[in-house]
Amino acid sequence: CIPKSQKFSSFSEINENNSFFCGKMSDLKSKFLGVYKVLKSELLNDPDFEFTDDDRQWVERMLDYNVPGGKLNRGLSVIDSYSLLKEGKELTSEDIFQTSSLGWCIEWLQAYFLVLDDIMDGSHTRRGQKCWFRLPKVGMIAANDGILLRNHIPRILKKHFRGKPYYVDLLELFNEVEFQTASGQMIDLITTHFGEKDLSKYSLPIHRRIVQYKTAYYSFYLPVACALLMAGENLDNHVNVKNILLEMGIYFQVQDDYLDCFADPDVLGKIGTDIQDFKCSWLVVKALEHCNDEQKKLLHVSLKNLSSSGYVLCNFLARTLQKYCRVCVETSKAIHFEENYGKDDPACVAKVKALYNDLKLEDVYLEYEKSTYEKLINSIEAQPSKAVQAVLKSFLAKIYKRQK
Ligand code: GPP
Ligand code: MG
Ligand code: MG
Ligand code: MG
Repeated sequence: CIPKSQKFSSFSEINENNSFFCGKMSDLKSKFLGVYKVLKSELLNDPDFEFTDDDRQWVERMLDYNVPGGKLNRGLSVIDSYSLLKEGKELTSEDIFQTSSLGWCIEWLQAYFLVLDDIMDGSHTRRGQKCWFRLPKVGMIAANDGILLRNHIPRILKKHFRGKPYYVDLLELFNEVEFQTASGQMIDLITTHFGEKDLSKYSLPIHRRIVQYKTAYYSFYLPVACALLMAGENLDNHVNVKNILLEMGIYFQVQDDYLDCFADPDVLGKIGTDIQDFKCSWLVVKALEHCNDEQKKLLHVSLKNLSSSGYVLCNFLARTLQKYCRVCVETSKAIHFEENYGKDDPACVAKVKALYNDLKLEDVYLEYEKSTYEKLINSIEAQPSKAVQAVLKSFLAKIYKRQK
C-alpha cells in the first residue's frame, strides 16, 4: 500500500484506507476502475451546477451505462504507454492516477461518440446491451447526454491537470482530435449519398480517408499522444510515431468493418448495420474490386475467343465491343448490388452476405490482416527508440486478429 502521506486530489477522501492500491484491487484494470469512481463522484458534485438528487441519479446511471462497459483498451493504453516510455521505472501512485484520468478522458470521449454514432447509424445494441437511445425513458435525451459526456472531459482536465506545464497542449490535443473525428463521421455519413447514386464510386482511397479521420486519431494517436505529453515530450517531434498509429487505426477500422458483417453479435456485443446503412465499408469496396477483376477476365476471354474463331476485328470494333461489354457488366454488377445493398430487409442483407462469401472476402481479409501486420512491424522496428517500439508493439498486439 502507498503511505497515507502520498495523498493526491480527492482520491484519498474516497479510499480512506487506500484500498485502491491494495490486496484484491491490485491489478491495473481494477486500479483504473477505481479512478473511474473518483472521477464520477467529482463530476456528480461539480460546484458549477446545482444538482438535485434526480439530476445526480440520471447522470450517474447514464455514466455507468455508457462509459466503463467496453474493452477499455484506449484508456488502459495511456497507462501502458506511459509506463513503457518510462522504460521500466516503477510508476508512482500519482503517475497511475494521472495516466488513468487521461485514459478515462479518452473513454469518456469514446462514450460520447458511441452514444451519438448509434443514433446516427440506427444501431440496436452496443457492448452487449441496448443502445442508450433505445431505452424507453431515454430516446433523444441521449443527444444531450452525448453533449454532457463531451463536456465532462474539460471538467476532468481542469480539475487534475490545470497546474501542469502540458495543460494547454492537452486541451488543444483533445479539441483537435474531436474535430478530426467529427469531420470523419461527417464524411462517413455523406459518402452514403454518393454511394446510393452510384455504388461504384466507393473506393479504397475514399474508405481510407473516412476511417483515418473517424477512428484512427482518437483511438490510436490520442492515447499515445497523452502519454507523450505527460512524459514531457513535444508532439511535433513524433510525426513518425503518429503516422504508424494512424496506419494501425485504419487497420483497426477495417477489422471493425469486417466484424460488422462476419462476427457473432453475441461476441461482438453489437449487431452490424453497415449493409443496411449503405456504408462505404471495406467489405463493399473489396467486393466491388473483386467483381471488376472477374469481369475483366471474362471480357478478355470473350474477345480472345472471337479472334481465335477466325473473325478479324478492326480496332474500332474491338474497342466498341469492349466498351459495350463493360457497360453491360457494370450495369449487371450495379443491379446485383443496388437491389440489395442499403436495404433494411434481412433477405437483402443475406444476399449481400452470400455475395461476400462467393467472392471469398474472408480470405481477402485474412491476407490483408497478415500483410498489414508485417508492414506495421517493419515500420515499428525502423523506429530509433526501443521504448517507442515497445509502445507501438504493445498496441498492435492488443488488436492483431481480434474477434471483438
Ligand atoms: C466508428 O464508426 C467511428 C466512431 C464511433 C466515431 C463516431 C464519431 C462521432 C463524432 C459521433 P462505426 O459506426 O463503424 O462504429 P461501430 O461499428 O462501433 O458502430
Ligand atoms: Mg456505428
Ligand atoms: Mg458510424
Ligand atoms: Mg462499425
